[in-house]
Amino acid sequence: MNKTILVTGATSGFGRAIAVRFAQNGYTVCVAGRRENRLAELKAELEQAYNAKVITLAFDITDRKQVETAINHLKTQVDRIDILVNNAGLAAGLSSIEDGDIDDWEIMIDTNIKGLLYITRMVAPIMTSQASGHIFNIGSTAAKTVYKNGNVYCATKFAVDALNQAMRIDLLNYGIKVTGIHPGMAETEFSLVRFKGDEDRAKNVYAEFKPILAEDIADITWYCATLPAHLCINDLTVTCLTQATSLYSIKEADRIKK
Ligand code: NDP
Ligand code: 8X3
Repeated sequence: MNKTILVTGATSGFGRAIAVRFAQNGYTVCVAGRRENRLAELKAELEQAYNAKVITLAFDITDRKQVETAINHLKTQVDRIDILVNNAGLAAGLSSIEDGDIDDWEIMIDTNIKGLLYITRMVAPIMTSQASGHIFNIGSTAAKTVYKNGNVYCATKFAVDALNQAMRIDLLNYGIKVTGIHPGMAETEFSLVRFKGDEDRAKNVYAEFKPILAEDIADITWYCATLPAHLCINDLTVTCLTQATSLYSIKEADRIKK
């Protein structure tokens, strides 16, 4: 049976790499994001390289009506959704609480929490009607430990962690798997977005160690998705070798080697 995956935030980073990984393995891939040109490029690439079936959905996840329209449209194109990857998200700014930009706070809350909920509310009924499915929620090490100036971003990811746990309980009767993946520092467009296009500042975040790559998260997602039917990884935290938690990391040069 042909399987279908819906990946939010597929125009870049983890989401794009996950879409590639599942397309390589025969899935129908539904890719979402706001940047239509990136979605069209990805579709052309996956069709050409893997003869994959790709459906593009260009919408803003913070807009409830757009989410409803997009998923209702998707329902006319696919018979089922086997996997949902709630990945779209961002950090905006890095400021102490008394200096925070309230517009940044709103964007993070609207995207990372409310957007994830809008999508889930549309897709979960499809999965319950199938009595099967697998939802991945991309959290962060910031969902586990708060770091200085991370305040609202960390709060949104703590919420993702709570929702991940809640979804697993609520959907347990339907045999729907729910997996939280919590990556540490990974080199994607994340820091470029956080620092509002400041390329030097973004690059500098990953300058002195080997970070997680988007493809690593795609591999982990594939691993979790291909476990035997009776198994579910509920919660998985992954960092690069030089990071222990949100608070503790070292430079590659300081790692003891023999
Ligand atoms: P990227 O910036 O590379 O990708 C973010 C994706 O989210 C883009 O495809 C973007 O698409 C999409 N997105 C953002 N806002 C919206 C919106 N309003 N509507 C629709 N799509 C949106 O970052 P990552 O791949 O690193 O981030 C993916 C997830 O992983 C995020 O939830 C992030 O918090 C989390 N994460 C990242 C880590 C890291 O260090 N990189 C570590 C831990 C977690 P578009 O702009 O086209 O809409
Ligand atoms: C992204 C990782 O450490 O920048 O969630 O918050 S971090």
